[in-house]
Amino acid sequence: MSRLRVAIQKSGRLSERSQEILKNCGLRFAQSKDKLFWYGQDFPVDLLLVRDDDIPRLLLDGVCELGIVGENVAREVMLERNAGNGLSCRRKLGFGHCRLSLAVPEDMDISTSAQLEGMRVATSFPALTRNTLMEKNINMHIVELSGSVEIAPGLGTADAIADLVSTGSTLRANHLRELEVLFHSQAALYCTSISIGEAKQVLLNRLLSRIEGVLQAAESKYVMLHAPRDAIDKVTALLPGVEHPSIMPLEGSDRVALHAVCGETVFWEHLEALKAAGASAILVLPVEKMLA
Ligand code: PRT
Ligand code: ZN
Repeated sequence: MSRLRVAIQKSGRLSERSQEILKNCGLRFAQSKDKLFWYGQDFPVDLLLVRDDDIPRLLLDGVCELGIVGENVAREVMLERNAGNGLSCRRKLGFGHCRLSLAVPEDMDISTSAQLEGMRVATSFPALTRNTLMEKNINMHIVELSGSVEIAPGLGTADAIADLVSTGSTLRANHLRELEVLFHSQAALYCTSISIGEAKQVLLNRLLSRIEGVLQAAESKYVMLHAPRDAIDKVTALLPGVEHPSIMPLEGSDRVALHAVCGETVFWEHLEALKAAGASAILVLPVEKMLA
């Protein structure tokens, strides 16, 4: 029987959320001793736990059908391998947000990236950095480093860096100033573009639709409330991400019960606006599972 292979990061910033999404799809795994291969128990999907940099390569080589990895890493490997269409991004996942930014020493008298022409930039993402700089018509010498990029200017091995930034505290701690964002990234779901045969494709579609359901459920809330019949349109317009709510009459009243799934975050401000529009008995419930 066909089985699918999904690659996720073994340990690091993306591993916990990646495992959580798959477990919420109802997948259960028997973990191997070395913890690198988890066998799917109820659904023919196995997990490969690897370094994030290996995930795009495993997909490009057809070892895995699906993978969760940062867009920065996927893009880097695609550029490095000249494999523009080798991976297809199915969905951004809304976590692992960061940016690849050019940064320079705080005291460097420079205000635009164009002024770095001809200088040295240290990075762990040489292809992505080279490619983005080329698009901006800037030529720099790339100094490839596998880690601790932020100390390169202090050591004198580079004039600037192109590194991942999220809060900016690593840059500040190393007396570096963010000059320009080269690439925005978050974790995303990638499929191999290699043809996988019908049986695997059926499995893959089932898994993708479960993942979509899990992600939508996580973003959604089920809202129940009572509202005056003549305020239905106004109340509906105030519910984030709702078009067609279910309306039920309330016996002997000119009010109705309104139920809806909100596809976007419901804030306290939304509830206050609903109340001001005449709604009462407002309940907001989590959605556990969803299948479109
Ligand atoms: O062992 P393996 O190769 O799997 O892990 P790794 O060390 O290469 O990756 P890991 O776990 O650090 O990051 C995995 C992915 O998380 C990255 O490829 C990005 O897509 C994403 N991500 C999100 C980040 C960050 N935020 C991030 N802040 N990756 C790295 N950083 C580092 C950055 O390199 C810098 O050293 O954090 C520091 C900056 O953070 P701030 O908050 O100080 O700005
Ligand atoms: Zn890595």
